Amino acid sequence: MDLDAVKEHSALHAKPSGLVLQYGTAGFRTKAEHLDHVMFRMGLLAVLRSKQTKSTIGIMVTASHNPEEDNGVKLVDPLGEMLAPSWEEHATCLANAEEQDMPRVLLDISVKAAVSLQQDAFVVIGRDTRPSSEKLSQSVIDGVTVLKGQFHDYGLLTTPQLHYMVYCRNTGGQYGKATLEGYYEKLSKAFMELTKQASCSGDENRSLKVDCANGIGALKLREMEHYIAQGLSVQLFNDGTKGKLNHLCGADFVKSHQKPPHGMEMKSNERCCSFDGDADRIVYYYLDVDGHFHLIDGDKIATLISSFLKELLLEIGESLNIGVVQTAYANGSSTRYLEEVMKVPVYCTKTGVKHLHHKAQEFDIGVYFEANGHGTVLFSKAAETKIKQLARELEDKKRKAAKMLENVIDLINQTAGDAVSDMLVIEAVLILKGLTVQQWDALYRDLPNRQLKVKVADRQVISTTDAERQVVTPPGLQEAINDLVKKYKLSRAFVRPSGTEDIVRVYAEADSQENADSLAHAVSLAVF
Ligand code: 16G
Ligand code: ZN
Repeated sequence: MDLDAVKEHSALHAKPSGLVLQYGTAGFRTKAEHLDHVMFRMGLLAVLRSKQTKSTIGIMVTASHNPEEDNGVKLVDPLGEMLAPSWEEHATCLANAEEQDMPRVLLDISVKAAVSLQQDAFVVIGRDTRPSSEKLSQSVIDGVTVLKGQFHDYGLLTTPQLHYMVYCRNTGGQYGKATLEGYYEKLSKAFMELTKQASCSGDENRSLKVDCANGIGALKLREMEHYIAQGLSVQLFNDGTKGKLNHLCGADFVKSHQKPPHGMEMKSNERCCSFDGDADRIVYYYLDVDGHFHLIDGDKIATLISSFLKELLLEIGESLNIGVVQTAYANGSSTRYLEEVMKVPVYCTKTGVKHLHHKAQEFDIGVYFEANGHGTVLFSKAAETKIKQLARELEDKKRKAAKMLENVIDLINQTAGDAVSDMLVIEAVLILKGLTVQQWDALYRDLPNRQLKVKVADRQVISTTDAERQVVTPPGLQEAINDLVKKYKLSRAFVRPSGTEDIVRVYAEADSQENADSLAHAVSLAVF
């Protein structure tokens, strides 16, 4: 490793002294102007990770739903999954090393992780539409090239598209072609095949309104539009030509404010959805005839998809197991519906996709969604093989069901939550089950809930257990929450330190909105 060259180039991406950042649930994320050194260093680190795993590694430059002025970076591991936890630590050490120590820290990492330096390295890079992203991805490339890594810069991509590219490249093209065209062709073919199975042709001019958060989702959906035009026409809003990224729009805005995005023209009973700023989350919604807004969040998406998959499994008569993974934010009604009505086992993990993803890998078919709309479906290798075999061997209705499962395997992006892929799965399920958006919404009724943010001197004094549903420290806080919860009906509340902002999050649900609000308020006073 040419540490002199590293030192020389690093000086061009000097770290502001004293700045400390943490590789959190979504990588590094902060104001874009503080990130140049982090990008350069993540380019270096990706080369080491690539050498160590003898695989292509991905780097995505994005800050998802954060304001336009922010940016961020995350590394994608060989199978398209999030970076391994031990390397998150390396990333944090490297990003925080003061300028003069950085080459030594880099060397330490390569020794600790037993990286064979002679190995070739290959890194693929994607970025979102933020004004700062292009320059920052150049800094990533500087890092990669100083260590003589090879790279391919995909330029503008959604986060899940980058995950897809990494996985395709590391599985010899078995998962699909590692190009945008390959991605569009794979998804659109599966979508058309799947929807062809609908018994009635239904709505010939099926259309969907999509709020693209003024982000990358708009560009990519435009590119894809003609591939799916025969089955679905999408009408794009907040496509980035006028508004600012994530400003008063996008999935995060809609979910947290429980209201429509600005810039969307909604008529009653029209199906609408919102992507977030890097198109890895999606939520649906509609206005009823009285003009009331109805949100259909990740929990209801998981319910729709898992009930569809369960019906197909029953049809083919195969005992593949299916499980749903949620977080503490899942609405209590959704958990009850899944367990009691659908008889599907439900598991709860800590917030953050990597935790849900990991748990979902334990099932033949693992469906995971965060309430905020980030999620996907995972099929075990054994389940995939079995389903493909059944699609060839079975006959009539059973064969049709197996074929549909096969199409879902191709349509869903198994590497990460993907707004475009999830949208196509949802649209296909609605067509196949002949459901309107209102009928979908009526599966169960969400319990009224409230989320609040509390600013405290040090959020790390709060630690939790039981998938973040119980407080361990400070002493007495859990007892105080328990006492408050007892005062309300159908109530539940928890607090946890945010992994992405310097705040503590409070969640409460109860039998009425008034009670949920009042419980959330009382709990936030107990935290303070
Ligand atoms: C990140 C996570 C998201 C999670 C959110 C929670 C990924 C890719 N993203 O955005 O899944 O819901 O953090 O944020 O893992 P919080 O810790 O601030 O509540
Ligand atoms: Zn996102």
